[in-house]
Amino acid sequence: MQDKDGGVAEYTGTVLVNNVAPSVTAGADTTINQNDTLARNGSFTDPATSDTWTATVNYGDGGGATSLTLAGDHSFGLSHMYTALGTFTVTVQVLDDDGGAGTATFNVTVKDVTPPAVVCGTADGQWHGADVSIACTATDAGSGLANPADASFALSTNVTAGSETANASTGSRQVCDVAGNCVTAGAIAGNQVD
Ligand SMILES: [Ca+2]
Ligand SMILES: [Ca+2]
Repeated sequence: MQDKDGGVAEYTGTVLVNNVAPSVTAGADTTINQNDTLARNGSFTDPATSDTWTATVNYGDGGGATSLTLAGDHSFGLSHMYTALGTFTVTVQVLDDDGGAGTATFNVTVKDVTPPAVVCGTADGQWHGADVSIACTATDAGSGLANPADASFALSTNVTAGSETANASTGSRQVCDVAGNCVTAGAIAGNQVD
C-alpha cells in the first residue's frame, strides 16, 4: 500500500474459515431376524448454527443410498426391513452446505429363525398287505436344508408281519436348516395294514 507522500507500508492478512464437518452417531452393530425391520434413531452434531444439512442412508442390501429426513433437533430415524440373510453395512452420511461430510456405519446381521417347511402325504384309507410308505418333501427358503437328503424322503410304518391294525403310524424324522431351526415330520397315523 502506498500513500500520496510515497510512504509504503505492507499489510498482510489471512482470513481462515474453518468449516467443521457434521459428526454422525448411528449406533452399534446389531442382529435381527429375517423379515424383521431394523428401526432406530440417530443424530448428528455440527457447531455451525448457520449451516444447513442433507443426509442419505444406504442400508447395504442392494437398495443404494436414499434421502434421509433430518429433524430440527438434528435427529433422524432409520427403518428398513431385511428380507435377505447375511451381514449388511448401514451407512448414514450427513452433508453440510459448506461441503463438509460426516459418516457413520454399523453392521446388521440378518439370521434365519424359520424352520423348514415339510409337506407329507396322509393315510390313504385303503388296506395294505405290507408296510405303508408315505412321501414327504421339505424346503427352507432361508439358510437351506442342513441335510440335502431331507428335500425328499418317505416315512414308513413298521407293522409286525402277520398282525393287523387299522391305525398304524409311520416313523418320524427331524428336519433342520443350516441355521439350526428344526421341525419334526410325522408320525402319520391312520394307516391300515394287514
Ligand atoms: Ca459444518
Ligand atoms: Ca430356515
